[in-house]
Amino acid sequence: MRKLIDIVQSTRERAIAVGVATYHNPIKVVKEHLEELALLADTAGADIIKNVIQERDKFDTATYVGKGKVAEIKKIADEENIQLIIIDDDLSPGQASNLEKELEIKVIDRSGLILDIFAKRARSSESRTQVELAQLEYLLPRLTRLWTHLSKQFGGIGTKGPGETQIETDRRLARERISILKKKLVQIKAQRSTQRKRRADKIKVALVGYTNAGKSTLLNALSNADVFVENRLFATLDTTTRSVKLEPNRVILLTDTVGFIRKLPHHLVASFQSTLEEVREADIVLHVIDSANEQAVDQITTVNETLHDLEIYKKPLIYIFNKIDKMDDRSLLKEFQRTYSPSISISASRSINLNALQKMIADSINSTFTEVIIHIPLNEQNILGKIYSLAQITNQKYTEEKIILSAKIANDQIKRVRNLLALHKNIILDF
Ligand SMILES: Nc1nc2c(ncn2[C@@H]2O[C@H](COP(=O)(O)OP(=O)(O)OP(=O)(O)O)[C@@H](O)[C@H]2O)c(=O)[nH]1
Ligand SMILES: [Mg+2]
Repeated sequence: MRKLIDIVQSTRERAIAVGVATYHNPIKVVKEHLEELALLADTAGADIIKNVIQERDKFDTATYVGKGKVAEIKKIADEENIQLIIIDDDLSPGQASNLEKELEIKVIDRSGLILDIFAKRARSSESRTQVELAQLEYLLPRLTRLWTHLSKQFGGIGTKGPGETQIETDRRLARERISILKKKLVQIKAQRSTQRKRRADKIKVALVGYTNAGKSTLLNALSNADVFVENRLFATLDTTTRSVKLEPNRVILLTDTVGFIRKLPHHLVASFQSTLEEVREADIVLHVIDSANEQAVDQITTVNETLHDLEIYKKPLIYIFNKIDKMDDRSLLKEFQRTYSPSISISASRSINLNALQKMIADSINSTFTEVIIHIPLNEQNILGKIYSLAQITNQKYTEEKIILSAKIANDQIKRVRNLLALHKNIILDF
């Protein structure tokens, strides 16, 4: 019996969520953030038993909340049999160890929690490598004499730290491992770029959005993919690309990838570069939104800011208001459509308005690119470099007397291509 209780207890942990409300971060906002923290905790395998919010001018530099609040949290933790304290902000390494010393239980901050979820959910060698790198980078400044085992920090919610191996806590070892992982990621990046070159002949469209918005559901609905879908945060960490037929003669490649979240740890963003490269390389971006979520507008802002940080802001983007079947107040949609354009409302799970969405993507491609065939006599092939700099070449064929290029040209470049080719009478441009 005792053993059974131990097992049950070790699978889910009882936790207290702690936030600080300041002038810039009022209590209403902190409450909403704690709701999201509870979802994150749930995904990681912990139940929030109680929320504790302190209103202060600013965070306490030593212990995040004030001394009195620390005592109050300790009292609740003892009474409620709590195993874990989750802080809604990022703690400095000093704050984390001070709090843990005073509370005598595990303390994990928001970044630590998200990293913990990523570590649990990473499946492919690529995402595992990226997560392990992010964890080690996060951990490195926290490796002091107090942190004698890596696993202690990532004892967070059940995990054993980066990788299953018994990783020593020694900084030197961590640094060595970091450099190995970075090299591995360089290789992965090279492989990906080769794969991408092979797929260069199709228009690439990427799904982005807040976690749980319905990106994978939409990919599944538009293609015959079978991507894992779940009503939890960060169901997807890897990229999946599938062909989607928009119109009889128009097939695109649609890519689903990792979702974003408020305060995404910067170590994660940095180490997920090879995954996010798929978005950077896309011709068109689809921003999927959970319209039924009360935080929809904040979530849109977070995603747009993250895209901006990733320097993805010059691409054509369509806002897709998903989950309209779940909305209580459909009048909100009108407001969304006024603010965010171009946009469309759909339900990915109920297949509502998907034909209209496909048409919209096709129209966006047609208004963004023109596909052309260029015939170049072999004795004029020194022009190739210039054409490559103006157009995206999707295919190149040689015959005995000429080179036949298939190319995608951004519409704002067409005039320049025409001007260039006008100087070469024997080169033929076919639309
Ligand atoms: N009611 C309703 N639920 C939906 C719709 N689309 C997706 N869902 C549900 O929303 C949840 C999240 O869907 P996913 O497709 O996993 O979301 P995601 O954006 O891929 O999420 P992450 O991979 O975690 O970033 C699942 O429970 C889906 O069944 C929709 O149109 N209507
Ligand atoms: Mg997903």
